[in-house]
Amino acid sequence: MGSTPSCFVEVIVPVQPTLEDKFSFGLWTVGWQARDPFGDATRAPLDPVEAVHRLAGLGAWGITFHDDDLVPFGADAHTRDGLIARFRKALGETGLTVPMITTNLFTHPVFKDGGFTSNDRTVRRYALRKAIRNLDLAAELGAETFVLWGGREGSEYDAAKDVRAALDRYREGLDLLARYSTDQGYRIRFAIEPKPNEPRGDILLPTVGHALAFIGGLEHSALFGVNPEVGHEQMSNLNVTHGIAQALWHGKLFHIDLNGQHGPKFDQDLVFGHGDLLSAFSLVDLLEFGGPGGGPAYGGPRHFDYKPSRTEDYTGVWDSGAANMRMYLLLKERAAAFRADPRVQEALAASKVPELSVPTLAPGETLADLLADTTSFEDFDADAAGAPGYGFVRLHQLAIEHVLGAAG
Ligand code: GLT
Ligand code: MN
Ligand code: MN
Repeated sequence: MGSTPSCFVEVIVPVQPTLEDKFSFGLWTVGWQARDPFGDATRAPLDPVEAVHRLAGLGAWGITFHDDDLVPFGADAHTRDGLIARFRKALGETGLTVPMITTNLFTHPVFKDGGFTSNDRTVRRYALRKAIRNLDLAAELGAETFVLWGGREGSEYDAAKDVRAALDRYREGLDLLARYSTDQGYRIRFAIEPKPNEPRGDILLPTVGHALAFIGGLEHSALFGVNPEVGHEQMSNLNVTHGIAQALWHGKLFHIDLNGQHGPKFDQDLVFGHGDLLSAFSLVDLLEFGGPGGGPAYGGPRHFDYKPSRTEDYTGVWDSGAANMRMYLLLKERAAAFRADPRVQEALAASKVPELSVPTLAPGETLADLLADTTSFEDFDADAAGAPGYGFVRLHQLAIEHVLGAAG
């Protein structure tokens, strides 16, 4: 621990993170000691104060944490106050912000059957109190987002969990949290983080789509959005860019966890872009250039939720931390070049991509007009319309050439 980060970042293309990039990291990411179900920790514990200083030194803007990342579970009030005070001092010294806080309802054995959806009612009441105490801390530190990852809200055996009752309790818990927050006058928004499995065999609200549907039934649904994680969608073999696009479409992308994953397997939490690179490219393209007029579609934190691989020492930890930001910036640069390339503009037009934004009915046209329009059906030449190709492969090749830096 405490070794000097290597300087590979400066060796190649000079892309340097700035505060405007809004890069943030979970304390549990760089602080992961690399203990897994089959092996012991390979790294010594990391002092949260050192994490703050190191991340600020790398150019990050924010740091996030679970209550128990900062204050060990069960610590007394005096210890808690002291740990929070020295962490705040480090924030003050570095200017690092705390844009998001989250609650650990998954590590202690009391949560082995979940927090808000445990079959044991006393555990549910305890989970709520723990989350509410953490909400107060979030407000105190000025966090805007409160992430809810229900890693233990699920089951291994179908008969062991009444899923409809569990969803009732989940809703009850989140309604109470939101009620408390609004009663206190907090301006915090909640972001549900979906994950299909691991650590439970099956987790409730397994995908972005499930979470979005669930949010619609909450009492304060306007306060709730999603915190999708790249790898979690890919664990279900889903297209994460599509998931994020739909979350944006609903106005519900409140936060995002960026990392890398090689398809459906255990949650790898690799460096962003170190999994499916092309998916990382399309995601950055969407976030940065998918908004109105080609601007950003998302203005929130670019939060990295990765785990420095178990093979790495602390040099590797800080190298991988820097690599996340560098990957994002390089992909942003590539996406900007892709969007600015006249050949791409022409290929997009040939593929009729912009035409999808034109409403199917003309301005003022009614459904009756459509039904009366013989050119739309009776006289429509489906064979002729079905003959030409869309040129999507050419468009995709151009995207890849830009990713490879081969597009000139
Ligand atoms: C946990 C999980 C992450 C969540 C974090 C928030 S903790 O490490 O794997 O995906 O974002 O609770
Ligand atoms: Mn993950
Ligand atoms: Mn995550």
